Amino acid sequence: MTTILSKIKDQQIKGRKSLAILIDPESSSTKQIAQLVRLAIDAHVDYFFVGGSTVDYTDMERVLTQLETLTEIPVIIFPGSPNQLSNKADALLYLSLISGRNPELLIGKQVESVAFLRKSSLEVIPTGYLLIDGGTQSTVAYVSNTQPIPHDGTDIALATSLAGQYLGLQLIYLEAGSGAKWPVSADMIRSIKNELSVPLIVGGGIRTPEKARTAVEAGADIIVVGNILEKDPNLIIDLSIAVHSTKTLQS
Ligand code: 1GP
Repeated sequence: MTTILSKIKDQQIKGRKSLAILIDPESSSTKQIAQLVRLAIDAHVDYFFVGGSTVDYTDMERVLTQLETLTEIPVIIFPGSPNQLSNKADALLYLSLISGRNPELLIGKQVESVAFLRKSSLEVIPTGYLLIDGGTQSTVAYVSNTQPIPHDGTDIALATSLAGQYLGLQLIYLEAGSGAKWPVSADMIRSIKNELSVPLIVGGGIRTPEKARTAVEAGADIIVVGNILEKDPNLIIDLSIAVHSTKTLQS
């Protein structure tokens, strides 16, 4: 069976970039999701990420059930807490917030989630999650009670990403926070990509095809876009063209 992680790694080896659409069940109606899915299928979007900082189980189940009936695009849980776990998705980003020093988010919540995971067939993908300052206090920083890495803190972001890889984490996710003023910089992405071997996900504040292109050209393997699509779902088409037509320019 091909797992989602093996697909992500395979795409990385081939230099193919992917677009993930983030759905926050708290702010997405059934009608909005139906429209988003139609556009995503037309635009060949690669993944749906579902989750949010304060989403409850009922909203998660509603959205996952709807996606299950509407699309074959893989659905990956991007959890804000263990109560967002569900067997209706294909995989789980098993996040450890390695940019922070809050033990609950480094290992505590992961232990709590084991009661669910040991009885589940959900694919579990160990993921190092790094919060990077995006120019505004993000919900993730507030809820997680952690400090983001400075926007220009490339050295510490690189050391943190590599530490995550040495610990055995399979993906590294650079997060500027939903609605960030500035996405993660091309310089930071490029420096990390030059030394990292596991796939790199980048999200937060990517609101235009140009910004998506900048991030993939710098080395991101997967771009995550959320917020802007709630206002302008048609942007999916141009975002997808920007991501899928770009290859990493190696320095
Ligand atoms: C996913 O938090 C991001 O990493 C989504 O950010 O809502 O700003 O696209 P936006």
